[in-house]
Amino acid sequence: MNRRLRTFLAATAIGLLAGCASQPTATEAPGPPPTVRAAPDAAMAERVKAAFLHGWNGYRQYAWGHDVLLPLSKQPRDWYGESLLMTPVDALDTMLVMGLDKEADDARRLIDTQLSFDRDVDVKHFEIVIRLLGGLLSSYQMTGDPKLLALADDLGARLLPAFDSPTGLPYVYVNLRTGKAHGTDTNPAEAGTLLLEYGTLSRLTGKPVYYEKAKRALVETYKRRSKIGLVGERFDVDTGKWTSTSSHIGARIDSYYEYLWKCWLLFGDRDCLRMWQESIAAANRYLPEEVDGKLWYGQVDMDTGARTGHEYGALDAFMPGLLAYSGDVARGARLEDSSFAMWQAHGIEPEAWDYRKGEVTAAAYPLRPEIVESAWYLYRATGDAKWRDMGRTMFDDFVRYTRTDAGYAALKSVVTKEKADDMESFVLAETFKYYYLLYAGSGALGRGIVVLNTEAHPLRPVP
Ligand code: DMJ
Repeated sequence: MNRRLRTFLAATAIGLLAGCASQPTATEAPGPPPTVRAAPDAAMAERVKAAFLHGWNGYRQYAWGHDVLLPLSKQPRDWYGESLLMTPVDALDTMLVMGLDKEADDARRLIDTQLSFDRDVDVKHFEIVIRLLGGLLSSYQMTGDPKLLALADDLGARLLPAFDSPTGLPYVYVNLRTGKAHGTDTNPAEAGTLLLEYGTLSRLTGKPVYYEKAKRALVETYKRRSKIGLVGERFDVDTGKWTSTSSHIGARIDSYYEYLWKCWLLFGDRDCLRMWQESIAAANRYLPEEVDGKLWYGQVDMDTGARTGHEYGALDAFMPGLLAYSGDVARGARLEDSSFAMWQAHGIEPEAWDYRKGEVTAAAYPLRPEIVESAWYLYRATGDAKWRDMGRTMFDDFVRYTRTDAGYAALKSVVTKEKADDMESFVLAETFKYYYLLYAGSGALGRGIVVLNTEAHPLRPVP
């Protein structure tokens, strides 16, 4: 960890100790289990760091200044035809956490001098919030660089028109220059995974509007839960009516659950705690299924709770970590064991897996982080070496099957291991960060309360 980050974190911790933040304490309400003190596994941490640098250096060499690197063709790609620096913004705090000071300084200079949001492009609101807004805010909190906060505030202001709908639920796309918003087919994850970022922006800028809009979207999502407490997979922004009543913890719903818990932790917002407690109780009641002694979470109808499917996959694999982080370590551990069994079936995890049949149903692997994120939460809650061992197996597989000359390539199929010309920015933001945290020891994120957003950007309470 660099000196600047250490000083900043120490100051934050002092603020918290002095009682400046309204954070939950053990006596007043539930919090995460205490982090077990763990020494670093220095050799593994160094391996992860070196592997991260291989990907970052590939981006530098072939895609510098663009959104992402295409790791097979060694070409750059921009999401919207012009660059919003997705990879540097997403990766900057990983470099800060890893103590890669020179690389972090280079990335920060690029962002400070080149990043502009005054662009006539229709962006995906949710992705820009979790990756760019989250990345700018966490890096600001770690470096104190005022340009990063100014960029975050400018971005937040340009994104706000997304919330101007009859329901307060955000439209899917918004134009960064004109503010024109559109796209009514949304879901709980996209509507409910915004408050950590907008809330932190609110606290840092003193502008309540950011917190209010994002919280309303979260509450409007929750209000649409069924009588048995479940949410569906899709709803319409204008009418607020469900268009798919499939309920599960996978794509389109996943991080809605995550933010209910984490927004309580970061902001001490009791509405979030209440919504979390009711929602996770319903999920734990209706979604789990036992097959051959293993625990899985599948699909049910949100109104009746009737079973409609038996699929689990790479995205669902965040839930073991969330369960552990919210105190349900035993259930989290069982579900992580199942996730790992899914990983081991082909030496790397598929996007979807029919756990009753033991078959891959969607074979791609886009280099997702969730399963290692869960291993880290379980390790920090228990200190059990089993989770580091599991992580080592997954890391070895990850490198073996996805490394290319220039970086890491998604897999078209975990069965054939055929590669795709794609390396999402979350690989450097999340996947390598979670591997690093698993081995770096309990001090890696500094002292005080730190809550990671769904893109693994560490956010701290604002005193
Ligand atoms: C990331 O962008 C975030 O973790 C999001 O919540 C889900 N998808 C990817 C990683 O798989």
